[in-house]
Amino acid sequence: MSDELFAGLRQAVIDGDPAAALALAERSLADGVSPLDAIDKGLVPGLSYVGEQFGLGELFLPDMMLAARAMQKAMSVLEPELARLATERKVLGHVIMGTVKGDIHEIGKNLVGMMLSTSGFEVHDLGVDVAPERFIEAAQEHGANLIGVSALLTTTMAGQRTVVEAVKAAGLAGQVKVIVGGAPASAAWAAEIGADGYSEDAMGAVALARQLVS
Ligand code: B1M
Repeated sequence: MSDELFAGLRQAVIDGDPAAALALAERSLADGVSPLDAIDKGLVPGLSYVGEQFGLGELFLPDMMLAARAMQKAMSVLEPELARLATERKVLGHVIMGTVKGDIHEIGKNLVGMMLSTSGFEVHDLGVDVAPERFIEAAQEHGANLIGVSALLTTTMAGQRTVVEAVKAAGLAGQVKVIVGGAPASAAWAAEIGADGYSEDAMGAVALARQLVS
């Protein structure tokens, strides 16, 4: 039964059909399916497929935009449920989140922010296309423990290095830890740029954040 729902969610994203994605997300919740499973087993595989086909030249930018819209429509009901399921709300730390300058991909960043938030972190989301100095200003304003920097493009990932350097230049190194993620990033990249950690997915980011603030 859940498999059918996951397949339907995946297809709704591939078809770029927000109404179907929303209806299936609502049905998943009504059927007691975990919102995280609906995201990880339904929506994300759909978006990954569209990304692969785009890379192969089989689908085009409008297809990718429609797919993202369908995913976000489904997320509009799944995210509040994820938040509701968060049990305890002890603040573990303050995290500044954003996608690097020049990059407007936000779905993965939002998912990481949501998981951190439901795990007890206070998340201050700066959005997308964020200049390095904005990360620093926000970290100082909120007394942040962590800065999370997402990048989805090989052409923008250098922005993660710029944020690490800006943290050092502001005299915040050690006090404010920087974690990086997104498709082109890796543990080796994080080490190369002097970031404090890398995670390949949202759950890993929570574990990493917990470890870094402990
Ligand atoms: Co774009 N795009 N896109 N895109 N897009 C990719 C990334 C691409 C791989 C597609 C492809 O060619 N196969 C490719 C990048 C190639 C490269 O650089 N090597 C690409 C391209 C080329 C582009 C444009 C340049 C296309 C163009 O204009 N010709 C353009 C760039 C615009 C810009 O940013 N300046 C562009 C635009 C777009 C849309 C606007 C249409 C849309 C984004 C809509 C939005 O976000 N509101 C879009 C989409 C949807 C994608 C794909 C299909 C899906 C991305 C996504 O949301 N995935 C993507 C292909 C793909 O990834 N397979 C693609 C789902 C999300 C849950 O996963 O973001 O990876 P992800 O996040 C994961 C992990 O990476 C990790 O955890 C998340 C959850 O597990 N993670 C972190 C992410 N951030 C983290 C931070 C952390 C820790 C973990 O700590 C801080």
